[in-house]
Amino acid sequence: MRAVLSVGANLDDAARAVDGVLGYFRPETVAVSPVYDTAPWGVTDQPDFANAVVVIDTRDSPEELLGRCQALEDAAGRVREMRWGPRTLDVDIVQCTDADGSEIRRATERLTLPHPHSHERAFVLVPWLAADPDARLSGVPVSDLVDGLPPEDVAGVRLPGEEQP
Ligand code: PH2
Ligand code: MG
Ligand code: MG
Repeated sequence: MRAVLSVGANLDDAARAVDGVLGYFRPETVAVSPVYDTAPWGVTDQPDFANAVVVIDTRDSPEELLGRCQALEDAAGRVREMRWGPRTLDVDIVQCTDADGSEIRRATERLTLPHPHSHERAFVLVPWLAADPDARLSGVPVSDLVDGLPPEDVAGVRLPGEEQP
């Protein structure tokens, strides 16, 4: 299957933690975004995040891939913390698709696919679009989803060195 992963961190050396995950998935990578500096979403009173999206082809099932993502989070010293709060590393599965391109759905205690918040998160959609300009989420072009976001959310997703608004 093909999987889209959102990688984020905002504690310690966040960009390095994200880079480490991108390196880990390199053998399976088909597309990868730059690492962005992003304004915190959801809980806004916390440090900026480093965020990237990587698209992989893997032999894993969604559940097996989730296990690998959680092992990476654990290895980064992640403590199960406040919802949407600061974290040393977060590796979320955004979408899984079959060989025929159809979206794999899950609605279990452990895993919801596609990820329920991706469509409203600039820190996921902007990097995803950079990695794959033809990306679609549940049939909708990701470029349309980005166009529909509040402009201030999109402006909060910056390449390092970009002028701050
Ligand atoms: N992750 C969250 C909550 N808010 N904001 C940004 N900018 N980036 C994230 O990765 C992020 C967030 C929960 O996982
Ligand atoms: Mg997350
Ligand atoms: Mg997560």
